[in-house]
Amino acid sequence: MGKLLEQVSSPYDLKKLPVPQLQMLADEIRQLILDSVSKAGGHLASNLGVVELTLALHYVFDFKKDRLLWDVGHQCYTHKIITGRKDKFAHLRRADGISGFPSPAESQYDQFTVGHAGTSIATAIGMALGEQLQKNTGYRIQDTEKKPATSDERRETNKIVVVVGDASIVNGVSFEALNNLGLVKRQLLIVLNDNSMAIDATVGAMAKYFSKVRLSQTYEDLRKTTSNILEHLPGIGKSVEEAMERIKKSIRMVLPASQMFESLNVPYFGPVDGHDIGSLIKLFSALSQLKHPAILHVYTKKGKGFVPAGLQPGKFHSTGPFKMNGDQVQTLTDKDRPTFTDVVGKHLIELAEKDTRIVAITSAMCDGTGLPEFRKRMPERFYDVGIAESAAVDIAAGLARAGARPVVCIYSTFLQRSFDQIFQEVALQNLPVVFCVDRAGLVGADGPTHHGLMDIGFLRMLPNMVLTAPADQIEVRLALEFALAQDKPVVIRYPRDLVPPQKFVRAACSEPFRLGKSVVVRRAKGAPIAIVSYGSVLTEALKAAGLLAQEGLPADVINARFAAPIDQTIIALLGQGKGIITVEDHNLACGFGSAVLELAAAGNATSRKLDAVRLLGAPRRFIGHNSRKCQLMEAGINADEIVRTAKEMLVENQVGI
Ligand SMILES: Cc1ncc(C[n+]2csc(CCOP(=O)(O)OP(=O)(O)O)c2C)c(N)n1
Repeated sequence: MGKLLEQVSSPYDLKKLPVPQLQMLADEIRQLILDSVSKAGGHLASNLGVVELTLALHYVFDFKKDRLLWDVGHQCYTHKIITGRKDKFAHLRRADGISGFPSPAESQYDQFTVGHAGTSIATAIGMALGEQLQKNTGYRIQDTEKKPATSDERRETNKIVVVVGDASIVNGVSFEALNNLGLVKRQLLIVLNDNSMAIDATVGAMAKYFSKVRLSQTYEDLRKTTSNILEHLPGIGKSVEEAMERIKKSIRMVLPASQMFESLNVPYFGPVDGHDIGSLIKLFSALSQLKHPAILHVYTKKGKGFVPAGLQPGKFHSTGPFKMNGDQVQTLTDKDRPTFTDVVGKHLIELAEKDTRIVAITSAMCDGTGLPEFRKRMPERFYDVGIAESAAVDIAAGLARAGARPVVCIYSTFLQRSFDQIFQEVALQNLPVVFCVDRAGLVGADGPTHHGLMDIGFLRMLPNMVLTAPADQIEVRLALEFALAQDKPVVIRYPRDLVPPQKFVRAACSEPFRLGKSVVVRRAKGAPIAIVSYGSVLTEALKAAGLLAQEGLPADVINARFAAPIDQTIIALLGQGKGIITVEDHNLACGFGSAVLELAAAGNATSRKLDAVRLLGAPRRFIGHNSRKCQLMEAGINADEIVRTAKEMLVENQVGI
């Protein structure tokens, strides 16, 4: 650890350093981030870009009482390092270490556990309104038993600062919030961190607008803007508001950048250099005194200070562990098999080459959803709509209505944003939109904001929706072929994982998909139990059946393939006196197993027969960051738990022949 960083364990230590030393501290922090992320993986490029910005914010504000909200939250590493989590930083994203996102459970410096884009401005508005109310009413509104606020509390207003990226500020939720910023009659500073990147280059009209502004600015202009603002800083006793009004006027004369925000009635300042700590400190000091919301537009460089990340910010947005040799990087993944994502991307291209109606849509996750090659080969049939999951689904609905075959590739956790669009514009119209739901299930180090544990639940209740999940590489192709041949919406869910090794691939899984039909992959004579798996957990079901067989306990293994509609032959097993263990990489509540139970209960199964159904899946609590393997173990979604459950059922004599 660098010499200066050793002295800094809190923002109070930081404030003791003279400003000229802060750049050296920034360099030491960059090194720590680089060391840690190269070992554990994480969001590298965005974090390297905001080191100076974060130090300047903490130098000026006191976030023990002021509030700092990070949009998405993936860029909070420097903030964590200087707010008491420096020593735990080596264990970033590990079970025994700290989360890669803000977490109030870890520190009072964090306001919300976040990981999804676009939320910061709206939550900041809520906090501002809450504090406004508190001040006006004289009561601490958070207390159930109202206690009068002390005079100190009434006098003092905590400052609120939001840091939001240029890709996240154009998210619908951000815009809805900006539209309501007028509700706030007090200080609220929005720092627009513009690095002209989402994960890839930003897309859309706003990105073009920002880029036009950027291109019209030389570095000298940025310096002029900064000094223009700084020159007008009021002396002691002079009105900050007045000075700011003059600054705004002089900037407005030379800069078009303010137009958009000013037309929304949000005072705009900038753009300024987001790596110039000294100037940022002065700017934040001045802006902190405003009595109304304002935006400061800063330019930063994603991946700053690490050449490979600077050259390929998309690749290093979120990276696995890697080894560094000077500026050369070697990725440390022992990837002897493709991921489900890779296979989806590959087959989608093959199918799109044969059927020109197929189009692919992603919301700022081209790389993550395996679409870069599709984009390269068929750019006219590829749409990246930015961080706009709701719009992505509606664009798909429109495309389907116009005769195309849209395939929407979205992570399960972000698809939650699109529920209403899936309901009304897709399911209610019964339109043939295919949803490739990536990262469905437990996701590992990104933790609870990113698990995809709810998609079966919120999708299977929608009429017309077909829900399917491939178990292996061959089934990915079959599921895609099946989905694209339907005249209705179809969901294909798959995890953040490698496809299963060859030894788990079964002949039954090469049969074409038939609507609502499961396949039997292992039949054991006289088996009292059937393990019914949904999706990639088939491998665990097969492992469990193997272990049980070694102990002389035969079990069938059925690959359900569909969670809606469910194969009736699965329910019929109960009538044959068999016990069923359902397995899924999803929440137990409202998942595949629940669907089996509902169907069994709706039929003429007796309650005794319902007792013969056991569900394995994630419990109804949030599962923290860890490796995916450990999370599956924690949730009891693995072969050992299947074996334990099977034995329990046999011992309890609930099943048997
Ligand atoms: C709703 C939602 N969709 C997608 C993502 C995935 N995602 C994480 S960071 C990111 C890019 C954010 O870009 P920007 O806000 O400009 O911040 P930067 O990384 O450039 O600092 C995306 C698309 C997300 N976190 N939330």
